[in-house]
Amino acid sequence: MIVIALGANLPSRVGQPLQTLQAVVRELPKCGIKVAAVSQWYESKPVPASDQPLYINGVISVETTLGPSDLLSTLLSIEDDYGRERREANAARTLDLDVLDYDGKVETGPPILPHPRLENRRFVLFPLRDIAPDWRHPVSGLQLEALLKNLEDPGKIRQIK
Ligand code: PH2
Ligand code: MG
Ligand code: MG
Repeated sequence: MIVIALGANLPSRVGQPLQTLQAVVRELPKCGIKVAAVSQWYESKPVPASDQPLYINGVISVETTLGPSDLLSTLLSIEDDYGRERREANAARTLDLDVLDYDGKVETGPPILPHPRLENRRFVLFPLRDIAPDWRHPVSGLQLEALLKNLEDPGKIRQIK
């Protein structure tokens, strides 16, 4: 299973973060990325805590013949197309597309697989549970419920759609 996380907390040329993320989901097939499942959408405060706007996050599973590296390049060019500016780590952004898991591969990347911070992020684990409740972490083998229980991040997230 190939899993991509979507996030945004600044408006883009198509509108507010939710509109951006929904537009990207519609556009991916044109880039050779078939969307198999889409999670609910969630709102949460930025992690680490800051005065940035709230984030909207979701997760999709996809089918593609692109390998991890070509998939990443395609996602980065879509980010650029939606006005992503690359500044310091964790800066507010119009669009963030991260490869979370590529068929269970463990690679030093880019992209690093599985995504190195996914198990710390409620805003990733929650939507992932929507589309793949039986998903296991490719390295630890832990299931989502166990990862959610281990989470130190107390941040709340709210399903918006
Ligand atoms: N992404 C980050 C940093 N912090 N916080 C939330 N709530 N959602 C995100 O997608 C997010 C974040 C860097 O990728
Ligand atoms: Mg990210
Ligand atoms: Mg990213």
